[in-house]
Amino acid sequence: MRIDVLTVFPEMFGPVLAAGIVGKAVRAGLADVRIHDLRDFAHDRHRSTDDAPFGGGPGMVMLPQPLFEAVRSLEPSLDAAVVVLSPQGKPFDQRAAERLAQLERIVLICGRYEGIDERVIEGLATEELSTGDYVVSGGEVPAMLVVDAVVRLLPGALGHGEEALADDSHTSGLLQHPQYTRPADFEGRSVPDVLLSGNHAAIAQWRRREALRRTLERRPDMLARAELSAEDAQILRALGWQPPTPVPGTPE
Ligand code: 9D3
Repeated sequence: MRIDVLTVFPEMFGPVLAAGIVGKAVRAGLADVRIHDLRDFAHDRHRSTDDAPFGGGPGMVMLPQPLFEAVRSLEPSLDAAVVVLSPQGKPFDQRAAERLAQLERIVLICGRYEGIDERVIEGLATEELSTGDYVVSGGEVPAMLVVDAVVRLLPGALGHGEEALADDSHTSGLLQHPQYTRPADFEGRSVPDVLLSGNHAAIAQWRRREALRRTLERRPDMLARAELSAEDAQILRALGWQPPTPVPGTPE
């Protein structure tokens, strides 16, 4: 897969693309990630990438011209995703990552300032994505999140020891249970006995219960979509959960 990133802060990406699973995938050639400085596509003396908003108001808006020239220079294939990262986008979630991971090419456009000229969204973008309901200073950190979430899904990106990471809460539908490693007692805080018992059935039961408990506590919204056994539902009811009443027309 090839990923092109358009940004006025290309220097932000280096260490993120070099580290960990993403770095390994890039070095292995699974992902060809190219960072482009938008200022290279500006032609005025100041290499401008922004200007004041028509209609007035605070802040600056990203100019269409450098973005149109930059995307055209990349010659994206007809099936490429051209993604604008913006607070107005649809949510970027694990399903979106899985969808993007199927493509041969992705172009990521990072916004800065108060926003991007709407003609870029209309004329260049195939979609607009937000990584969540909080304010960050620009699209760069969100673009890094997209690169990370997508690249680790590429076939061969996860080593065999890491393959379990592919089967995480956002595919299984529950938060992960607590994890412990040595020592069994750390400064008077002990690991739950069951995990040292060697009783694999009891360990699996404890982990499922803890996963259900923290999902109910922290992300009750996820329980509505999780695949729950009758035993899961019974455990949750004992913790005070009310099963959602199915709404007609809701898919699965
Ligand atoms: C008038 C309010 N604005 C500033 C407080 C709007 C605004 C403009 C530009 C808010 C944030 C940004 C920069 N953010 C992004 O470009 C962005 C983003 C985000 O802020 N949150 C979650 N996902 C994304 S994707 C791109």
